[in-house]
Amino acid sequence: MALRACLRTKPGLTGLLSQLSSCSSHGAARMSPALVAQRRSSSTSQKIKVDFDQRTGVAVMRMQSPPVNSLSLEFLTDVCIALEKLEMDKSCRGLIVTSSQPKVFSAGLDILDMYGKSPEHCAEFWKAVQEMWLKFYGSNMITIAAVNGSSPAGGCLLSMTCDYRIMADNPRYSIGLNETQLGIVAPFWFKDTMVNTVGHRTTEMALQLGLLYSPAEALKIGLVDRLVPEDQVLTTATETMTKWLAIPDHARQLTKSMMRKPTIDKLTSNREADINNFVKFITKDSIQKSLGMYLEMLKRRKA
Ligand code: CO8
Repeated sequence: MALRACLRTKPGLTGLLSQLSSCSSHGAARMSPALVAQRRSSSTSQKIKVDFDQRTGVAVMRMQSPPVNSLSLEFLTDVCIALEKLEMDKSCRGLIVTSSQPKVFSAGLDILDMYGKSPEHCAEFWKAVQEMWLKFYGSNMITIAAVNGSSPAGGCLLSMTCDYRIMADNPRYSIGLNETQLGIVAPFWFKDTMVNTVGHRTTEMALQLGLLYSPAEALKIGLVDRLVPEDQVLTTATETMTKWLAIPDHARQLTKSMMRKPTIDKLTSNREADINNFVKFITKDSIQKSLGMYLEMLKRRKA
């Protein structure tokens, strides 16, 4: 129910022009320390924790869905609701997304939501995946991904929807769209997001081979913007946010919209067809078999 209500709302950048007149009020106001304390708010669902500091205008969203922050239907619903709230709060200008789980930013889409499920469930799940992407990619806020662990597939997508990515410099972590390794195909809007981030040729190779990059490789191809020691990921994200906040909101938002709107429009005008394609593809026996084998491989690797 909550997701459905959330799905009815336009993504942030879509209503941008009409909101421009109110943008000038986005700057953080000066206030007394007592007021500052009152102006910190936090909201917690089981899967995410959001801390919003009204003094700075910056919210931090921590993904806390053990073991690996996989993007399940429930998780996506919580994220969409939280984003919706932040987007509507004109005092919130920036959002940092990070993980509370050790070693993992997000393991991507929850494979269990795509394996052995009814077509109806798959359709609802995919609609939620689309919604998360639309809300992040079309956000009016400055969004920074503090990638403090591995980030395959949908986790990589989530980080690519942000305006800037800072990753922990730990060679054990990896990031990339590895869908083909699971025997599945990244949809066009995953592909478009990566093309917009690293360019066509790099995306073509990355997608065909299902490449997962080390942090150093990801920096080299521009998949992430900066590497820092693991314990500095969040502080660096906060410092970076301060620089971005210095740019007038209306100019930055219009520029973001200009860059991203064609990609967003492509999905919004094809949502139903994209859902139908996904359901048809994912429920095929051969694809279900591949997913089952991949899940087995994950378990074996653990043992
Ligand atoms: N979904 C569901 N369960 C998962 C997922 C996932 N994406 N990833 C891991 N798990 C489970 C594991 O099976 C394991 O379960 P259990 O405890 O029951 O054995 C548990 O989480 C812990 O996993 P690990 O032991 O592997 O944890 P590690 O900390 O060693 O490694 C990693 C963390 C690196 C994230 C690792 O788990 C991993 O590589 N996971 C797989 C990531 C992946 O390939 N994700 C792809 C998902 S598909 C996607 O996002 C886009 C799909 C687009 C569809 C397009 C179709 C048309």
